[in-house]
Amino acid sequence: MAAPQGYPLLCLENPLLDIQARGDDALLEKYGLKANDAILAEDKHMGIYEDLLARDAKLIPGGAAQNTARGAQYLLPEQSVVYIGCIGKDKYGEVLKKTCEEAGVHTEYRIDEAQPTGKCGVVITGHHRSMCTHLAAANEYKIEHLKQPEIWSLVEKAQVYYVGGYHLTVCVPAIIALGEEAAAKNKTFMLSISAPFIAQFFKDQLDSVLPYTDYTFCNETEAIAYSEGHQWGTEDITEIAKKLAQLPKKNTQRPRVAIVTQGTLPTIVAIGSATGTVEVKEFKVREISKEAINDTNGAGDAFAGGFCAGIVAGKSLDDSIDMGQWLASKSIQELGPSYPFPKQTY
Ligand code: 26A
Repeated sequence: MAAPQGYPLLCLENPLLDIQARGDDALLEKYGLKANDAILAEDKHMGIYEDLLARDAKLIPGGAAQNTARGAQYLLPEQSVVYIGCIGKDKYGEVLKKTCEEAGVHTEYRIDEAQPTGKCGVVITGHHRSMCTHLAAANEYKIEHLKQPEIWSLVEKAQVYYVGGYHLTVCVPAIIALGEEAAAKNKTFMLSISAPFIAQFFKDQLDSVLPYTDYTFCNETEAIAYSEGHQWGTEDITEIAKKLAQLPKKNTQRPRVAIVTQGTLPTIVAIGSATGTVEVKEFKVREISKEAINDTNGAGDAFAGGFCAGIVAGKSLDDSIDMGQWLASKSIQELGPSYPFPKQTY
C-alpha cells in the first residue's frame, strides 16, 4: 500500500536485474562490446546472459534509476522514495521488488503479462564494466500507466522527480508528463544522460526533455558525446558543463545546474542564471585506496542517489554534492550497485 501522504522523491526508469561476472577480452570480442559502455542488446547479444551465468555471474538488482532510488532512500527518513517502472511476472521481478522493499523504497511496478523482467549483462574487466541490456518488460511502460489515478496521485504528491535518461528509449511522454508537472508547480526535475548512446542515438528525445531539467547529470564521456552530437566543437568538460547549464529552460524560477562527474577527477558543477551568467564550481571526490574498490558499476547512480537525498532534505548544493560523493565512495566498495549493510551514517 502506498503511503497516503505520498513520497517526496519519485524516480522513473527501467527496472533490471544485473547479471554480472568477470570477463575477458575474448568475451567482449565475441559480442563486439567495448570494455566500458552501455548498449541495448540486439539478437546477436542474446547469448551473453548464458555465457555470464556460466562464469558464475552474480544476480544483482540494477536499473540505473532504481539504484539511485535505493541510494537516496539509504540517506533519507523512512517512506521518502517511490520508484516506477515495468517488470514481468517472474522470479527476477520478485527479486527486484524484494530488494526495493528491504531498502525501504516503495515500488509501483506495472507488471507485464507477456514479457519477462528486463536484464542487464555486466562484463567486468579490471575497473571497466560493459553493460548489455535486454529491456523486455521494462520497455512496456506507457504514459497511460503513469496517468492511472492511483499512480498520478503519487506524482502530484512528490516534490522532486528523478528520471534515468535510459528511459528515453522507452517512454518519452511519461518523462515529459513529469517535467510538465514539475514546471507547472515549481517542483524539482532531475535527469541523468545515463550513457553516451543516449546522447548520440536518442538525441532528439533527450533534447525534448532537457528544457524541463533543473539538474542535469552526466559523466565525462556522456558530456563529450553530447557535445559531439551538437557540434559544440569542444571536449573541455567545464565548457560543456557551462553550455548544458545555459540550455533553454521551461521553469525560469529555478536556475539550471549541470553536474558532470569524472571518475576520480573532480566533479564539475555549472550553475546557470536568468541573466545568462554561469558559475562553475569543482568538488574533489572522496578518494579511497585502489585495494578498497570492489567494482565501480553503479558509482554514478549512487552519486545521484546521495545528491537527490541532499536536495530532498533541503541541503545546500555543496552539501548535496558531498552526500553524492560519500554514497558513491561507499557503493564502489560493494559488489555492483549496492550499499553497505548494516547501514552506515553520513
Ligand atoms: C536502456 N538501458 C540500456 C538501461 C541500462 C540500465 N538501466 C536502465 N536502462 N543499461 C544499464 N543499466 C543499469 O546501469 C546500472 C549501472 O549504472 C544497470 O542495470 C546497472 O545496474
